[in-house]
Amino acid sequence: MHELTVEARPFPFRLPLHSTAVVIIDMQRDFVEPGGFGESLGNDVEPLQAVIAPVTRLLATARRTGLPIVHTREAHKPDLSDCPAAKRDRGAPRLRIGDRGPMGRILIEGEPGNDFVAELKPREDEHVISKPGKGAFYGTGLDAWLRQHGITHLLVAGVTTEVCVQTTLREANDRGYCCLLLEDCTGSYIPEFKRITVEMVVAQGGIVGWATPLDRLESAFE
Ligand code: C5J
Repeated sequence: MHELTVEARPFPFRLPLHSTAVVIIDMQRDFVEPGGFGESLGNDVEPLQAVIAPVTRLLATARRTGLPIVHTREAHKPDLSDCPAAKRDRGAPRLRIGDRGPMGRILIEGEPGNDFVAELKPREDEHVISKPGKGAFYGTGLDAWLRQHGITHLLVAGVTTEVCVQTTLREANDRGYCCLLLEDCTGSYIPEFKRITVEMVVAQGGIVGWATPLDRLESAFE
């Protein structure tokens, strides 16, 4: 089996080409654009917009090299039957999940704001997962899909680093997947949270996984 080695922390990541998938988490208008869920929580969306370009590069590498690609989106049913009150009622946001904002109902599947940003729309042959939680494994068929496709290693990108990305990394790690987080392909509204999350992932001998900048992955493919 052909295998690449990617320079990474805390040590090189061995990437088996036939059992690695790319997972792009929640690159949705609701998080990245003004008027969505992220902004309704009081966040400045600009740090998230900065990751669109690197994630677009990652997606191009994945498409060129034929790696399977999974796009996730945080989305609830229009009747909110999959949204626990504990999630919807939390805090005092300007708009709650299900409320109508400038891009349609917040975090509701099928609404304009719930779609992927224009640069990162999935192609027909790419797998899309709608998820009701922060982690991509909770309440979805992701684990079954990855196993059906013989996937053991994940290249992980998306937003936000300390919420849906970190939760997904931990869920994946516990299920036995080796995960490499592409550091510049992930972002947080709170840059210090991003920095410390990356450190948490690689600490203690890679207790959750590996991390590396995108150019190290690209170099491994050259
Ligand atoms: C959040 C996410 N932050 N995609 N979702 O609520 O990280």
